[in-house]
Amino acid sequence: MKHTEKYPEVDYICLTQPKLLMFNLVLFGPPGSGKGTQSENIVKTYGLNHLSTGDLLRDEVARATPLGLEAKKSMDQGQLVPDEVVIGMISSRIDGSEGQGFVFDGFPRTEAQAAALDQLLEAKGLAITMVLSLEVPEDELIRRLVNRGTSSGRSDDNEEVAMKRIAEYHAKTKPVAAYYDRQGKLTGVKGDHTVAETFETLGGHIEKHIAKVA
Ligand code: B4P
Repeated sequence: MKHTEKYPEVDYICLTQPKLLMFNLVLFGPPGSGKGTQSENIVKTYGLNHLSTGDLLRDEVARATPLGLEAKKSMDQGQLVPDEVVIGMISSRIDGSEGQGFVFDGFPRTEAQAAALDQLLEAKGLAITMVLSLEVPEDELIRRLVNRGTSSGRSDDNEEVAMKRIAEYHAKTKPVAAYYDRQGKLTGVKGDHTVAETFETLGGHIEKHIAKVA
């Protein structure tokens, strides 16, 4: 059953119980694993704030800000944007936001970013609640990114850059999973089913947590 069918009277599930006031989810995974796609569903269903560093960076690039011009060089080459740029960009967003928590989409992507996020949250008396890691085979990742490139207009959505992004993921981002595993917060989720099926699985993990603390 879809989560929204269980709660027909609301279009998202309000996390209003005091204990659930802040629910901070990291949606983790390689490029093209569906982080952006699933974040949209999660945000809509559970009434959380969406914080996508990819979207924020693309907005800076589109507005040709100094940060955007700097970030574009890395993004076009399939490399990660430097930590200090991304961390600086995200801290004001966390400070300036109200609500019941965040879905962090595409952030953190390095151990330095993960440690910085822990510090930023700790300063507000908060913490990451859970990390859901989307697992998708590499050939499917490339297929999706190249396919998205036919309509996205994104300069990083082509086979050559996609392969570089996946290599960058293995070198710098994958250790972030171990970082959260050491904290007992990591759960792997198969991300190569349909968007709806994957969302059902993610929602199941979120609701299991809600049921535990409610
Ligand atoms: P991001 O914008 O984060 O995006 P992504 O990794 O390309 O994709 P995502 O996993 O969100 O996939 P999506 O749902 O769109 O990063 C872009 C770049 O920004 C990075 O390479 C880096 O340079 C920079 N950057 C961002 N954050 C950074 C950070 N913290 N530090 C440093 N640099 C950073 O799905 C992809 C495609 O698959 C879509 O077309 C979608 O429709 C399709 N799809 C999704 N789920 C599917 C499913 N189940 N079945 C079939 N297709 C599916």
